[in-house]
Amino acid sequence: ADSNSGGHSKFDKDKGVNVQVLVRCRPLSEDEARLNTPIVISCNEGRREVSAVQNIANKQIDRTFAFDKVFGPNSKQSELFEQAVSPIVNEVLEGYNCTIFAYGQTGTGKTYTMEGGARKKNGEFPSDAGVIPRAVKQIFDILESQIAEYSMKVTFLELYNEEITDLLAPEETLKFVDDKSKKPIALMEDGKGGVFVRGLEEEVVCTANEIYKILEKGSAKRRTAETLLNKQSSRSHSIFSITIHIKECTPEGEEMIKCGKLNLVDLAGSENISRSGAREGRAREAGEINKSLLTLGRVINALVEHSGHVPYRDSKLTRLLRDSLGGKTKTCIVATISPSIHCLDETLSTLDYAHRAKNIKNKPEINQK
Ligand code: ADP
Ligand code: ZZD
Repeated sequence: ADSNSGGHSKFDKDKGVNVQVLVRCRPLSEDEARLNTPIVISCNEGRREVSAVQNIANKQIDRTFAFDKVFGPNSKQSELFEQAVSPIVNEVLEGYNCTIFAYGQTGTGKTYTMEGGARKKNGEFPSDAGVIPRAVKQIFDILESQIAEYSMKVTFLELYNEEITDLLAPEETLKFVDDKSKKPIALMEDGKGGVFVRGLEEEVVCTANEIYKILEKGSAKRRTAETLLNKQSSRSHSIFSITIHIKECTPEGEEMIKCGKLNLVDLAGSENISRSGAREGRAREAGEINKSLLTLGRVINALVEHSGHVPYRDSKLTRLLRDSLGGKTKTCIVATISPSIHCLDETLSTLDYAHRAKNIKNKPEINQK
């Protein structure tokens, strides 16, 4: 019999676990449906495959990709959460660090998937709530049903043009956004191969409602900054992180602290970042190149091709999420796509990218003291 939990042998664990990659296709919008926009994507959830149909020179070409999970255009927020995210939240409570990325072209449902529909005035939980509010709810539902002591803190930041904005910092700091007096935020090496964000507000939270209020504050600040600084929101990344410490007693009465961290990342739109770099030139001229997203692609390439140097240090995003890419964190990527013929090129590029990312291996470890 296997003495290790989960039925994995030591040998399997040494080789690492793959990044989980799932694809979600949104439905046609009302406008697209009214215009009879041709659908070129089909999702086979049972076979976990996505196919794209392409007509080139009157020849029909079918390209099929397999993923860890596939969610078709009729998938509900609750289904995606139960099947793909809920097990990850449980692992965070066991003491793992976990990261969920949303990757895809602008307008394909990254924010819908991660945040979902707005909070209701009557305090009811929205049925179209996304991954973030549902993860928060599950964490508190579980912790409140247990006797273990726990503490929790959250951070919420935005990365735009290689500049970090703290979405939880007091509002006044925004006024001085171009001012030397503004609170400096800097990425610092922690000496153990990781980084931390110096000056980032960490809020201690005790209830789910407190986190919802924080999300409200952070979202409002993000929108203010967007307007004030003329940001194009599709070019910014947001990272919401929850760190949980749980105090447990072993049957022998020994005290034990487990620490898990969940990173929820809504990436900038992936358009203009092509795999070959062919569109890079045009995008760069338009000043649209996103250094962090470009570096993320290069890091993924280096990891899957085992090409030696992995350029983590070339961007803030990859420095911040270094441990999620080839490190000790468990990682899941949600690639979002549109079913429309007008998005086909970008969709194929997203599917290629996501499919390649399946080959990244991490070595998750429980944080325990
Ligand atoms: P992105 O963040 O990738 O730019 P959004 O999340 O803003 O995209 O989604 C674009 C539009 O499509 C929004 O109106 C959103 O409500 C809708 N949408 C996205 N995904 C879905 C889905 N799976 N089901 C229903 N509507 C969706
Ligand atoms: N996508 C919605 C935000 C919007 O753009 O308005 S939904 C969830 C995660 C991160 C940030 C915000 C939210 C969101 C929300 C809505 C309204 C006010 C604050 C926050 C949300 C949705 C359901 C439960 C909790 C938070």
